[in-house]
Amino acid sequence: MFFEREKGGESAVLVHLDFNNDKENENAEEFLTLVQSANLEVADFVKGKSNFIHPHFFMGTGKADEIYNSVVATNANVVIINHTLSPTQERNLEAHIKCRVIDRTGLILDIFAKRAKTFEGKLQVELAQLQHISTRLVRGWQHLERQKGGIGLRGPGEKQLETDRRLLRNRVSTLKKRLDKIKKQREVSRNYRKKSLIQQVSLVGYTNAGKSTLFNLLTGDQVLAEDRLFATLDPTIRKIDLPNIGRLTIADTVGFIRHLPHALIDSFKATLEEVCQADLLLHIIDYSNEDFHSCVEQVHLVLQEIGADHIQVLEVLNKIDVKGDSTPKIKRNEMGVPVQVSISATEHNGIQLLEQCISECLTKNSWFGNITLNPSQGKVRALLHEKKSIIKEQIDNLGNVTITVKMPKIDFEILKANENLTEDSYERF
Ligand SMILES: Nc1nc2c(ncn2[C@@H]2O[C@H](COP(=O)(O)OP(=O)(O)OP(=O)(O)O)[C@@H](O)[C@H]2O)c(=O)[nH]1
Ligand SMILES: [Mg+2]
Repeated sequence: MFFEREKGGESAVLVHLDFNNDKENENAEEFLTLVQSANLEVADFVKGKSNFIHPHFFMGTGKADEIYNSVVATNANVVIINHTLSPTQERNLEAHIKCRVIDRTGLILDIFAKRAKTFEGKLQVELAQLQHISTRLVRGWQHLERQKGGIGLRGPGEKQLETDRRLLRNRVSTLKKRLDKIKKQREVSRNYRKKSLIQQVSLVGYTNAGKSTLFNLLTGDQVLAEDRLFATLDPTIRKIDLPNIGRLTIADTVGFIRHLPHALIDSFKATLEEVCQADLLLHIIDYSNEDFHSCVEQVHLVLQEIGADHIQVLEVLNKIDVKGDSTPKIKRNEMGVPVQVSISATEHNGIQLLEQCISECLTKNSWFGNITLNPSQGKVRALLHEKKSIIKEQIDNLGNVTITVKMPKIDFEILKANENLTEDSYERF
């Protein structure tokens, strides 16, 4: 099964095929942005059309020959295909073209490997890479290890591999254990946030939609926002205060992409749990992108896959400055709840409207009433203060305090359960 792989490098012949069905189709422009994000040099761009996937090379022999000729003419050392190939197709094509072949999944994994900054992020990418490599285990890795840098070879992986599947399995299981440990620590802080009744808003959306730009604007933070795909890999969480609603946490997360490799979704599941645990998702959409409808669909698919499709969503149409009509607007459903708001994050346009929408969405099911606490329940009172849910307080001469609160219904239910509030201690207006 082993065979020598071609070495690869940074001078790339790109290959994109148009399919006449949406399931297979990829976007050629997005492909170029991905290639730029991987810092590759484009030697040539071979395009074509295909009605079906050819089992041997993924494409017809004519197209494979065309790529071979292009590689010879340009002296390129890697061929990047904008589609997901089976390990066999990748191997057949590589043998035919006599040049290293990387498919779309390999390309995305490479970008992730470059971007990963935190310990957890690096472990997650390594796990995804190893799972991808395990189906493509080849003797070539031995000499590739010595040759640093080229696309598809970067990042962790090769050094530990030594073509030995057993070593690979051991490494995968170590990584999984380490990630599990981090996941547990994350759960502890998440439970703490739940107990302190702080609601969470998570920013989700297609890569490059403007999530981090908006996150910085809402939090005053400085996370990296740039015109690159997958600028953000690790989730960042900050607390903010909003008028009418008080304190909440907001999370910036990794961007999604069409046909996001499964290995990546799997290994990023822990990170993506931040998304699943949110009370509200802000789905940031790049409104200036002609193809934004299909990006929206892709985001829905990933949300479904990670089990976050039950969470309330507010769509944020970003980058309206690029469009002719740049007046921010709110769209509501028949119940009057905001479902969409248009803004420009870089122009700081519509941010107040967005904050108003977040408040409305989070309070739509609010609990408004009195809670009476005895002197030993100071902790509950402190929680309500922290949450900024208190409208007024009255203390009687026995030290009992009656607090008028307004808070999301769900938070009241959590408070009631966590603090064992008895039925005669509260009254809803
Ligand atoms: N014209 C315009 N550009 C914007 C706007 N918001 C963000 N951008 C630009 O879009 C690019 C991507 O922004 P990011 O905030 O990094 O996008 P992201 O969604 O966090 O991207 P990933 O982390 O890669 O998923 C940057 O170059 C931003 O300056 C906007 O309202 N208008
Ligand atoms: Mg980002």
